Amino acid sequence: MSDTEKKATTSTSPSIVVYWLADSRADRILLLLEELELPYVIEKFERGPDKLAPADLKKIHPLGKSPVIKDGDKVVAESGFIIDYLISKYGKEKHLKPTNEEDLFQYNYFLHYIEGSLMPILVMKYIFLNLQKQAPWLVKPVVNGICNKIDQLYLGPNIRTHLDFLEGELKQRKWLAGEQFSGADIQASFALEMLLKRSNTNEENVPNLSRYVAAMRERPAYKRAMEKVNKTCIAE
Ligand SMILES: N[C@@H](CCC(=O)N[C@@H](CS)C(=O)NCC(=O)O)C(=O)O
Repeated sequence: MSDTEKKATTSTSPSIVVYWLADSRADRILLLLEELELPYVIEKFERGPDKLAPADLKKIHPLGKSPVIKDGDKVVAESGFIIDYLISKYGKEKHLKPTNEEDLFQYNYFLHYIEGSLMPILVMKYIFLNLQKQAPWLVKPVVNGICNKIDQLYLGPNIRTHLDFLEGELKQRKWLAGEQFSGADIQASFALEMLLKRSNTNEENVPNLSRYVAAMRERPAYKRAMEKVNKTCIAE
């Protein structure tokens, strides 16, 4: 390779670092980068015994959450924004963002719905499950009683509503934003696997949702992303 060719390769290849936290939404970004076939480096972080991210992540972004990426000298946080940012900057020819009005409408809706409406319920469910696991034995019965009541009155019915909503949406089309796989599906990947895992529902009750998650797991990019973090699927 000549010097000019070397220079061209260096200046056009992005230098992307993904700050990846175990058992987190960061898997979404690996899926995306594999779909986009972009070169990237993963810096892996493990959760502490309290299940929180290590303080070192705050050196990358003040909130200390994952995913966060560095693209050259730009730090980009918020998975929905990272997805749209990377697709808009590097993914034009991969068609991960719809161009027709109706599919683009769904793309934007689902990019926001996943973090704005679905994830808060799933995070609450996760927090209460951990609270029950970690409660000292003396107060365990009280903690369990409170957590079960919250589950019965609030979390359970909300999870059911989201399951029904998503099942209805996926009955109408193959992917969330139309017949073509898009960034909205990448945003949904982590949330929908967690939704199925935490809802105690079985496949027959949500055939379209189950079909959707199975199709996602069959994508070569999904498989390559999971290999990079030694997993077989997101909700392992
Ligand atoms: N809305 C943010 C949420 C980021 C977030 O809360 N990430 C979680 C992992 S799924 C995290 O870093 N948790 C560790 C902690 O809170 O200490 C996004 O979509 O990127």
